[in-house]
Amino acid sequence: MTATTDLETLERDLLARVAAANDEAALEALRVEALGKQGSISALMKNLGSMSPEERKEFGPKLNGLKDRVTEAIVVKKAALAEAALDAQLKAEAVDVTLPPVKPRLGTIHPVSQVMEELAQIFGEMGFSVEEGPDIESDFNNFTALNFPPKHPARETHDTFFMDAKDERGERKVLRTHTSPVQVRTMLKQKPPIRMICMGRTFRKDSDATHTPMFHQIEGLVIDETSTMADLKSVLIAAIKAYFEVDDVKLRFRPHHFPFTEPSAEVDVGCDRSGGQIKIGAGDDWLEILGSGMVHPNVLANCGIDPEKYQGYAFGMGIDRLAMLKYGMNDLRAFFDADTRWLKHYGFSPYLLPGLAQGLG
Ligand code: 2NL
Repeated sequence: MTATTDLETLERDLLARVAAANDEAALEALRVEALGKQGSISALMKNLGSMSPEERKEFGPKLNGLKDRVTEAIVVKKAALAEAALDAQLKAEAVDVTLPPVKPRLGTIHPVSQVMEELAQIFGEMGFSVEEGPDIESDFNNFTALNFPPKHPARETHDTFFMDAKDERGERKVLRTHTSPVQVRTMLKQKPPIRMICMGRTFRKDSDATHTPMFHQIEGLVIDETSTMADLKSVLIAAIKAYFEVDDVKLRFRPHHFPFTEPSAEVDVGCDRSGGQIKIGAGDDWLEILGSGMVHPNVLANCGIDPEKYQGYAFGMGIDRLAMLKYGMNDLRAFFDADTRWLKHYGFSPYLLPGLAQGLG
C-alpha cells in the first residue's frame, strides 16, 4: 500500500464521516480529530519535513488538496446542520395564526345588581340621592328610632338575627331587618329637605321557596314641609311605569299598619295574570308590591326632626321580587345559589348596564 492510497482511504473515510455527522457537536469532534493540533491530517503535515524532496513534491500537494477538501466539506456540512437546526426550531415554535382566537370569558351582572342600577337611575332622575349604611346595626337604628316600643311584639315579627356583640347603648347588635336604619342615619346627620332612597341587603330568619334569610330592599324617604300622600302616589306611579317600561299603571292603596308610618298603606299594582306570567300595567288583577305611609311623628322626633314643622312620606319594597317580576324568574332561592349556569342565563352583559347618561328610555 502506498502513501497515496493511504491518503485516498483517509479522505474517503473522513468525507464519509463528515457526511454522517448529524449534529454540530459530532462535526466539531471530527474537525478536531482530523485538523486539530493532534489531528490525523496535522500529523501527516508534520511528516512532510522528514521526506525526501521528491517524495515531498508528490505527497505535499496531494495532502494539501485533501486538507482543503476535508476543511471545505466540514464548513459546508456545518452550515447545513445550522440551517436544519434553525428550521427545526422555527417549526417547533411556530404560531398557527389560522387557529381561532381564545374567547375572553366575560362576567355578567347579577340581576339584583342590574335592578339596583335601574332603580338608582329612575329615582336619581326624580331628585333622590342614594344613601348606604352597614348590614350590622344598633337596636336603636333598626327598631327604637322607628317607633318599635321596647319588647313590642313587632320586634318578633321581623324574625331578627341578634348578635352577641353589644352597641354603645349596651344593646345587642342586629343584622338589619330592613333598610330603614339608613334613613334614620340620614335624618340624624342631615336637616330637611331630605329626598333619598337606600338599597341593600336585609336579614330575617325566614327560609322557604319565596323567602331567603338574606334579601334586598329598596326604601325611599322624603321629608320637607309640604309633602303628602298625593306626592307619594305620583312618585310611585312614575317609578313603576319607568321600571316596568309601561305607559300606564294603576295603584291601589289599602289601609295597613306599620309602627313607623301613620297613616300606613299597602300598595297593589294593577296586573294581568291570564297569560301564565304576571304582566304589570294591564288587566284587572292586583298584586301587592310595596308598603308606604306618612312618616310617624315619633320617628321624626327620634331622629332630631321637629314634627310640628316637617312631614313626609316613606315607602319600601323587595328588590328580589321586582327583579323576578320584570325578568320572568320564578325561584327566589336561585338568586343566591351562585350557579353560574343560572347566572349565564339570567345575567346581564356588563356593556348593557344602564348609565346615568343614557336616560330612562
Ligand atoms: C314593606 C314596607 C315600608 C317604610 C318602609 C320608613 C322608613 C322610615 C320612616 C318611615 Cl325611616 N318609614 N320606611 C315605610 C313604610 C313601609 O316598607 O313592606 N317593605 C318591603
